[in-house]
Amino acid sequence: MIAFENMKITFINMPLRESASPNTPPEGPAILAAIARLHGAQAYMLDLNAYRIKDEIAEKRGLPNGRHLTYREAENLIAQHLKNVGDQDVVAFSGKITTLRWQEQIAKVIRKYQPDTFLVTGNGLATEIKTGLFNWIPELDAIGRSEGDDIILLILQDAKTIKELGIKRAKRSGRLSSSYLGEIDNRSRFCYEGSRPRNLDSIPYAAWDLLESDPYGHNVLEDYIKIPTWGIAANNSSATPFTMKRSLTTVSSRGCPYACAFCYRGAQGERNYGMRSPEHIATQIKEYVDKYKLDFVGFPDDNFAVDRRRIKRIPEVFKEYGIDHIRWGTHTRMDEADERAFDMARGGCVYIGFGAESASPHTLKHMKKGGFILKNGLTPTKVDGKIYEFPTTMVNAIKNCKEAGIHANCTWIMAYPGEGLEHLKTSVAFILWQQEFWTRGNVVGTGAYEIAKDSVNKKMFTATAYPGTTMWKVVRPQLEKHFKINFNAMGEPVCDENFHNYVLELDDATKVLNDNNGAPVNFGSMPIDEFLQAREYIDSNKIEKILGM
Ligand code: B12
Ligand code: SF4
Repeated sequence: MIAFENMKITFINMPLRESASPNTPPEGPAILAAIARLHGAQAYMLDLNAYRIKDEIAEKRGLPNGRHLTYREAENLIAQHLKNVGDQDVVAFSGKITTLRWQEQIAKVIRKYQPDTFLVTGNGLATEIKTGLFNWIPELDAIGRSEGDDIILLILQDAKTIKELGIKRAKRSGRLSSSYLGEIDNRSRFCYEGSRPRNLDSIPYAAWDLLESDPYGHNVLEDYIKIPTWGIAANNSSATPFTMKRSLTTVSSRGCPYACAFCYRGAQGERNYGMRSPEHIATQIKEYVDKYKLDFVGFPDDNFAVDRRRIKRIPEVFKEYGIDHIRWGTHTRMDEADERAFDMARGGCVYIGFGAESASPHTLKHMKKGGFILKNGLTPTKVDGKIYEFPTTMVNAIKNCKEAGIHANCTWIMAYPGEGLEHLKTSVAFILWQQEFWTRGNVVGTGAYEIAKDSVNKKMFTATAYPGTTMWKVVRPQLEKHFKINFNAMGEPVCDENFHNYVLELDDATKVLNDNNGAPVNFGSMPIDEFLQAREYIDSNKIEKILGM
């Protein structure tokens, strides 16, 4: 089992969404660190997303939750880490598609301090951009695509062979893995294709202890625990009527069998759905509750409730393990909030995040979400004096959750390709209907009414084309026109400067992207003025005004 005793590997998690407090520690790299450790390697983790510095600069930039580290501060952190623990054989980046700029900067820092380390990047950016990433981050030795649980050992093995023999002899030795691609731009390069581990219950739990002391001795895990997974304080799109003091997250399933057009699941096994067992989850929660004194656990799965049998067993297993007093929350589809919502509630669930995305049958069909959501027909509902046709499945999901004692939080996408103003209005009307529904029976001014009303999410994302999704293919003409993105014969974007600029533009999807001339881009069917006006109402928390447009 122990194969990598003298190997040292540092995982670096890249920053995300500066405006929100970081509430989800990076489980992907933390699992890989645990696997590396199981096989004898010395593993470390630097989490650049964990920091939100509250100072004058943050104030000037209008960031009440604090700012990211500057590049210089990140460099100092890395230098201090290397001073503390010595040279690293492998440095492994982890980051979503939105972390390109950070990865470019940090790769330079790594090469400055560790010219000979094996530098690999995995997770969303690497999975989507593939080997084209070598054009943009030439400092990289390797790309790790999709799930990293198995390939992390191949990465360590290749790095070990190169360490022992030097790259020239390693190449001749025949001992390098089949992921070796040869030389690209005068550097030996590797591309590892990850896949689903055979049994998710045999994967070790995340090595959270690696976050308990950063290079300066600060416990960033404790910071994560104190920031609620969901709720107003997290400043994301997940308002809640309840609060939590100490929370942590863990993903209980991977992949999703459905294929909504805007959704990218390449780093999590695409449509290949796999789950951990209720016992495996319960053992983990019990450990966390005992060790970190948690009062809430979040399961930020793409889709927690696919398998009815697992949901049925959860209440009894959680009871058996003595954790049925712990409240928890997760994400499911709205059509799954049937009898499963009641079983989940019996197991302690108080929050379900639904990617509702739209309440308009027209837009749902364009999103390839219509089949399951529209199968029960439509329910005419009066909002603000007008009748709207809401998908019955969505109405039932909200009603079931309320009856079960679960807070239902819907998130929304506006301006999806094909969406006109009348379709957006249906989503807005659904939000307003929810406000009315959740506040029913509460008296204005008593507090309960205000909490119920404010707990209905009114924010909306702007439809954003992430490479690798169906939506990306649908909006190809706009991508060519606005961003001058070039496509090869296989229909893949060419990793040139234009595509580079596009990926650098991607951030939190509430943002409206600007094209190469600085003009805002709207993928929907609304005229641009209408789109910008609607966006303005959403951003200023006045969505009801959209109904009057
Ligand atoms: C929690 C979460 C967040 C958290 C932060 C998570 C974090 N700390 O990194 C928050 C809420 C901040 C967030 C934000 C966003 N997210 Co998010 N998020 C997730 C979620 C639900 C869980 C991630 C997770 O922990 N997975 C579990 C671990 C075990 O898996 P993993 O991280 O993917 O790691 C595995 C592999 O990727 C790989 N791997 C990871 N690192 C490395 C490193 C190396 C070297 C190697 C070899 C392999 C490797 O191995 C790991 C184990 O198999 C996923 C969906 C999902 N269920 O995965 C979406 C997901 C990752 N998010 C996504 C998106 C689109 C976003 C947003 C852009 C959304 C938005 N509308 O604004 C924003 C980012 C904003 C910004 N400015 O950057 C997309 C994909 C993005 C992409 N392609 O990179 C996903 C897949 C959701 C989806 N289906 O569309 N997100
Ligand atoms: S949006 Fe949700 S249901 Fe649709 S494919 Fe993605 S994870 Fe699955």
